[in-house]
Amino acid sequence: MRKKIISIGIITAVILIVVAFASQSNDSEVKQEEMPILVEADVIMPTKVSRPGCEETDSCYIPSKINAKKGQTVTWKNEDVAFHSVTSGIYGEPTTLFDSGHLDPEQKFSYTFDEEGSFDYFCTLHPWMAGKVTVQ
Ligand SMILES: [Cu+2]
Repeated sequence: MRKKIISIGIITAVILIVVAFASQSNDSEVKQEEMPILVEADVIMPTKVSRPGCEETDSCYIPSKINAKKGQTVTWKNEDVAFHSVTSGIYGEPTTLFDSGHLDPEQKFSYTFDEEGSFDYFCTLHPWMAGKVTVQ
């Protein structure tokens, strides 16, 4: 009788371990499926652009000038450790077309250009940061 109880105990323990492992692997599969599809950024805000200097090499936004087709969505990514923005217009004269607000590090902002034209943009926090999107 005691042997039977012990063997039932062992079998139960083995089943519990197997179930635990199985549910763990299920969890990781779910996590992989839930991972967002990586959208490549068209323009990045690199590190250290929160201090002046990047404007000398036109590298506050990389690339600072890009071409887009009408209807195309352009995505910016803040790869710096400081806040930045992507705001239409030029410093001191923003336009109402788009404004990302303050972007956290690693945060992205996207805007779809439905009109042809040349669109300047800048960072509201750093006057030297400027870029341009030309839509054709
Ligand atoms: Cu900035």
